[in-house]
Order: sequence, then structure tokens, then C-alpha cells
Amino acid sequence: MHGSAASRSWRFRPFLFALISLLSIPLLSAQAQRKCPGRGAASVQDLSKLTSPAAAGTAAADQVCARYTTGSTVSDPPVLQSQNGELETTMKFLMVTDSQGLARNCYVTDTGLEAPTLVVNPGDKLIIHFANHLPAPASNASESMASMKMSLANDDTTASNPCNKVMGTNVTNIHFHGTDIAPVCGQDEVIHTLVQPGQSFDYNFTIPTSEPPGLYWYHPHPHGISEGQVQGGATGTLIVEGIQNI
Ligand SMILES: [Cu+2]
Repeated sequence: MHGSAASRSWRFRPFLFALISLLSIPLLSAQAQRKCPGRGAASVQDLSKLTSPAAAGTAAADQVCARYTTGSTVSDPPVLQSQNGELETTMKFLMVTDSQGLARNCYVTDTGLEAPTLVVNPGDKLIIHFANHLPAPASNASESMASMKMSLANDDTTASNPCNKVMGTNVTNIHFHGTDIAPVCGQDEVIHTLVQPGQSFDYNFTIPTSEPPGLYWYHPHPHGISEGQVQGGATGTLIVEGIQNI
């Protein structure tokens, strides 16, 4: 059975999309490298863009989680690229309410880079010194989370260790969406890895050598409350290099 010419060409369309996607990623990576000649650190241009009033609004909320003003030109996020097989960075999780009463969330490094694009190779070590800067909840808010705590009956409730599985208001974590990074605490485990407000936690792992190159993204994933944090704007890009080799 043979389809018509039209249906045959339609059948190839997914392959075309895949090809275009594959071709676009090395271009993105090459562009990322150009933007960050020093590798492993953001360029001066990127830093100035991030703090430029022309790009970011000047409202108080923009001092915490910067957003582009209406009508401004959007530029690429700053790029942090692994060097000698390792990428190490800080990452604060922040929240602010803007003048319209809308909650914003963002990932910002200690050097002021918001949502940097992380560029790594398979086999590279990725270390993120993560800190949850969300405020501690009021006591009644803690009580409202009691049902969620109940569902995690075996959890350690001391809250001293972010691997301790304590659900609560304003907890967060980082999920490396789409990757093969192991689902264990300190890597890509999101069910029981819950960094409490005011708590710090180190993500420290090796990108699998078998990780398919391409475009991934990182975002908060504390089950039950991840939607608000993601829609608040906390998200960034993870690029695994090497697609040109396949
Ligand atoms: Cu995800």
C-alpha cells in the first residue's frame, strides 16, 4: 500500500522537524560560546545587560527578579559553560511580589546572573550551591500542609537535611527536566528532596556520559506547589554539548 504524494511528504514531516531541531542546537551552543569567551563565567556584556535599566524594569521587584519592560528587546540569558570538565555555580531561589501584586520567582547566582544557561558536556561534573531564600511560612501555613506531611509517613521531620522529605510551604528544589541524571538526593530527585526556606543545599553530580546531547531545562519541582514557582518565572536552560558528534 502506498499513500499519495501528499501523505508521504506529511509522513516525513516529523523527521524534518527533528532535523531542524538537531541543527539548531549546535548553532545555539556556538552562539553561547561566542557570548562567553571566558567560559565558566558570564561576559561583562551579559552582566551589563542584566542590570541595564533599558532591558530590565526599574521597579523594586526588578531588583530581585528582573523582567523585561514592555517593548524592550529581549537578549539571550547569560551563559555559564563548564571548563575542564566541571561547572560550579551558586544559585539562589528568590521570590518577590511586583507592583501589580503578581508573584515572581527566579534563580539568581551570587554574581547577579538570573537564570543562566548552563552548558555542559556528557561526563562533566555539575555543582550548584543552591540556597532557598523564600521566607519561612507563618505557623498556620505550616499546619495547612499537614496532609501532605501525612502522605510521607516515613519522613524524617527534623528538617535539618534537605534529603529529609519534609513537605511544607515555600520549600523548593531543582529538577533537571528530561535528563538521565540519577533520581537520588543531590542529583535529580524531586519527590523527597525539599530544601526548606532559608536552607542551603549542594547539588553535586556527573552528567551521565551517555546523556543524549541537546536542549534541556531546569526548574523547581516540589510536588504540589511546583506550578506556582515555575509560572512565577523560575526556569533556565541546560545544554548538553556534543550533538555535532552524532
Ligand atoms: Cu520538568
